[in-house]
Amino acid sequence: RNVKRQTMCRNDINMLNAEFLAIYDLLIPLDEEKAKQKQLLTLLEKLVSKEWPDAQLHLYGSCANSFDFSKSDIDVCLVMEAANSDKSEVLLKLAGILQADNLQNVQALTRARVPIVKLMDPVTGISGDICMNNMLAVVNTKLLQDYVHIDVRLRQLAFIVKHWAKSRGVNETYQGTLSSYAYVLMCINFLQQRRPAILPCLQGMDFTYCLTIDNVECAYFDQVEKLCDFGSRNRESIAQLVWAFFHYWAYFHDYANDVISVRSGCTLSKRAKDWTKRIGNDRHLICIEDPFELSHDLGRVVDKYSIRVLREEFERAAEILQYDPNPCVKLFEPY
Ligand code: 3AT
Ligand code: MG
Repeated sequence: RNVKRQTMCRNDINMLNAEFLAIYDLLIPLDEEKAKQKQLLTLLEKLVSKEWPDAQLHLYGSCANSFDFSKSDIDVCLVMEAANSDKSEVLLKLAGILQADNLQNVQALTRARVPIVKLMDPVTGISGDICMNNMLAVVNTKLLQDYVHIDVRLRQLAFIVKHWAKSRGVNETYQGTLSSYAYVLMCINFLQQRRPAILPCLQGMDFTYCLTIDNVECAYFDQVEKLCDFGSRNRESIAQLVWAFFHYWAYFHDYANDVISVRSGCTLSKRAKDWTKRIGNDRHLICIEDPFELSHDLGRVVDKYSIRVLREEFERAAEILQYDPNPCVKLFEPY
C-alpha cells in the first residue's frame, strides 16, 4: 500500500467553504417537506389508534435527527406492549388497514431481519417504512439529534460525507459498505477527537436521561442547550474538517487495532473488545461501536472485498481534497 500521509492541508482549502455550504443548503429538506412528513405521521397515528388505542408511533432515523436530505423516506416505529410474539400478525393487520385507507405500494415484509411494512402516501408523495418495538433505534436517533444541537459543523460535515458516500456507492449495507448511521457516528467521533474538541462525549457526563431497553441501559447528558458554546474554541472551517476527516480515514486510522467509540469519545482497542478475530460473519475489518449495543459493530457488514473499496474511496477523496483544482466536482462524481 502506497501510503501518502499528508499532515499539512493545502493552503487554499478555505476556498471550498462556500461550495460545501452551498451543497449543504441544497440538500436540506424544505419546511414544506417536513410539514408533509408530519401530516403523514398524523394520518398513520389516526389509523393505528383506531385499531390499537394504546399503541404509539415514533419517528426515527434521519427524518427524526436532522440528517435527512430533501425527498427522504420516513422511518416509523410502532410501539405496543405484548406484541413481540406475533409481530408478523400485527404487521399484516397494519398492512390491511393502510391498504383500506388507500395508501399505495403497501407491502408487509415479515421475514426480513427487521420486519417492516412499506407504504407510499399518494397525497404527500412520501414513502415510509414502519417497524415494530424497535426502541433502541428511537433512542439512538435521539442521541444523534442531541449531538446535532451542540455544533452546526456536525450536520454540515455529515451531509457532505453522506452525499459523498451516496454518490460514490459506498452507502449500501447489502453490498458490504456502511450505513448512514455508521457514517454519522464516524463524524461524531471525529469531532469529539479534534483539539480543542468540537463535540463532547455525552455518555461520559452525568446523565440527565436514562432508559433501559431490552436490558441495555441508555444513559447520557441530554441537556444540550447548556452546551451550545462547547465547540467555539475550535475555529476549524467546514472545508478543513472535511479534509481532515478523509485524511484520517485514508491514512491515520489504525484499521488493524482500533475501534471508533462515540460512547467513550475516543478510540478503543479491538483487543479490549475481543474483536480481534472473525466470528461467523463478523470480520471486524473496520470497527464502529454502537453507542448503546456495545457488542454491536456497525462495521460488521464490511468484508474483505468491500474494505478495499471503502479504503480506496477514502484515499481517493483525500487525494482530491489535497490536489485537485476543482475538488467539489470530482469528489461527488457518480461512480
Ligand atoms: P438515510 O437518510 O435513510 O440514508 P438514516 O439515518 O435514516 O439514513 P438508516 O436508514 O441507515 O439511516 O437507518 C435508520 C435508523 O435505524 C438509524 C438508526 O436509528 C437505526 N439503525 C440503522 N442501522 C442500525 C444498526 N446497525 N444498529 C442500530 N441501529 C441502526
Ligand atoms: Mg432512513
